[in-house]
Amino acid sequence: MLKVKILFVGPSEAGKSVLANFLSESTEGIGSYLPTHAVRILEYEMPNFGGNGKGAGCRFELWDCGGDQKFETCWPALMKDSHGVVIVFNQDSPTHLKEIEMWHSCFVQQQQLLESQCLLISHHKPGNAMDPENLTLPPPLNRLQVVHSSLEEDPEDFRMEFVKYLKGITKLVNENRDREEMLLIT
Ligand SMILES: Nc1nc2c(ncn2[C@@H]2O[C@H](COP(=O)(O)OP(=O)(O)OP(=O)(O)O)[C@@H](O)[C@H]2O)c(=O)[nH]1
Ligand SMILES: [Mg+2]
Repeated sequence: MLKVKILFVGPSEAGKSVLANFLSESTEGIGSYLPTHAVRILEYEMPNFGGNGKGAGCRFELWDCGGDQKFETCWPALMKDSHGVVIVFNQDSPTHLKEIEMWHSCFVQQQQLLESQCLLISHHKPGNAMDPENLTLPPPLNRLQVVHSSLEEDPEDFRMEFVKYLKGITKLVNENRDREEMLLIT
């Protein structure tokens, strides 16, 4: 079975743990805010999600990282062998907009991931209106795919968009695996 590791990073209190719980269908509900310490790993499987029709399903690991920069010393260990990076933020927070440049630089650029391996999630907490038109990001962030999430308004639409992102990642992982196989054979 194909294994795919995806990191959830971004500012504290943005909603990373809430979204990771929702996507992995964890039974943990939304409670009062509990900062994540370093990392929490959520695992789930999607049968018939092999990417190229080869494998029987896919196992995803969502690495829900703590947004506090005091965990910076753990970041290299977290990044190791990750296939994708998801940056969660709240677009109505000016400090978040500034901070995501740092998360992108540390987790995407320094790891030399492709743009298609990174996803930005503009998370809308209850009471924060969904207004995708109001989001303008500076380069290089403006080249990345952005998905809007609102668990109150349209959770399933968000899940679908996230699955599309996972499909792209799975395809990439499969292609890399095929390439490695070919190199061993030749
Ligand atoms: N009701 C509701 N509350 C939300 C939602 N998203 C975030 N919250 C609230 O915001 C708090 C912070 O969200 P978390 O997901 O814990 O934030 P985080 O990004 O994981 O923060 P760190 O672990 O410190 O990096 C939650 O405990 C909720 O109280 C949402 O979609 N609905
Ligand atoms: Mg958290």
